Amino acid sequence: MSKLDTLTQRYRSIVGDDPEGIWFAPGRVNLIGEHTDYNDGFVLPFALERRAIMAAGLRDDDLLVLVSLELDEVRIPLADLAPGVGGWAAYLAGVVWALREAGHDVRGCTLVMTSDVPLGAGLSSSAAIECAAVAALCDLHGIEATPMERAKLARVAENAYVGAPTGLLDQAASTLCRADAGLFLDCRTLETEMVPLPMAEQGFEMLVLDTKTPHSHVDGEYGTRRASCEEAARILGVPALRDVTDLDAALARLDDEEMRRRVRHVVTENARVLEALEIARAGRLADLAPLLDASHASMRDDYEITVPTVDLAVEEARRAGAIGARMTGGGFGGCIIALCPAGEADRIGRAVAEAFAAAGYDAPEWFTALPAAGAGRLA
Ligand code: GAF
Repeated sequence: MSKLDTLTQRYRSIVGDDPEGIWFAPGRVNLIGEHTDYNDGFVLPFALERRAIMAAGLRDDDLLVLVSLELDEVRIPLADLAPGVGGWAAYLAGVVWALREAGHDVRGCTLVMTSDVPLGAGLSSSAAIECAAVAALCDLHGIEATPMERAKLARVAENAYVGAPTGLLDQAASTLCRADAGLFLDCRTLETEMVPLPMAEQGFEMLVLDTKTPHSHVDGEYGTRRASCEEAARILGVPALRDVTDLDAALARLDDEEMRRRVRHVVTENARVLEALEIARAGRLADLAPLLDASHASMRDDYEITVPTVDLAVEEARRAGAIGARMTGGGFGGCIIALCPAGEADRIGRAVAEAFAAAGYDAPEWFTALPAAGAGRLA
């Protein structure tokens, strides 16, 4: 039975009728621009073919029936929606809450979902389910919202309901991306540009390798990085680190060595995203490789968000023939991306797996990623 049939059947078994529609939203990799989003900076992600799919319909009662084929079923009366309640269902409940907080009369509904975005791997599994829920609920209630407004609503769910102090990167990628392209986003002005990423045409493929070291954005490390950036911006007298134009002068004004490293990462990473944008515009994808490497070094040495499994995966991918590689996502585990010569990604994944086995680490998993479409309606 196809996944869509299983989803529809589960919906029918709960509601006794067909869903009103089926919506989807993808996970993402971030090509470059890590921890720049909440510093009003620049990011360049692309969406994955891995996605959350959601069968949905309105109910006659005031109940949210939230079902994950992989996890379990949760029922929440609308009146009980309250930020701070955890678990996977909080991401969906949070979307309903965010829409209601924004003044939309969202009613009881049944949302049945499945997702093949690996959980806790830095590929935006949570944004995928949030953005699928926003797409479904907007359509079901006739709410007019632009893709950017939808991304922002999903972010409200993540920040204010789930309690993860993240930026807009993941929700914007899941909602706004298009097939075969990367999404350049200026997180201050919210200007976007789709940049072609013709990897196959230029003889490349992108390996995404999950180190299986899980991470979370609700825990302290993400928040302390963010707080450190905000404190640095305050000391430097700028609205956000995006506004630092003279890095050396800024570093000279900061006493704390750790804070200097955090600032250096953000400022140099923003510059790398702008350079990557120019490279992608010019269609010279091979030239991205040194930027990926430099980004990884900056995350490892200055922002200190990598872990030994991630560093080993990046080193080994390069040693085995990737032309550039970096950790992708929030860090402290999760995935790496590696730009590989076409046809080589699987071999390079196996080489990393061998190095992991030799180091006594759990076996990684990997796949080859092509830029895919952002959220939409399937049926
Ligand atoms: C996570 C967050 F959700 C994003 O907002 C972003 O900060 C990213 O980490 C790091 O670039 O995915």
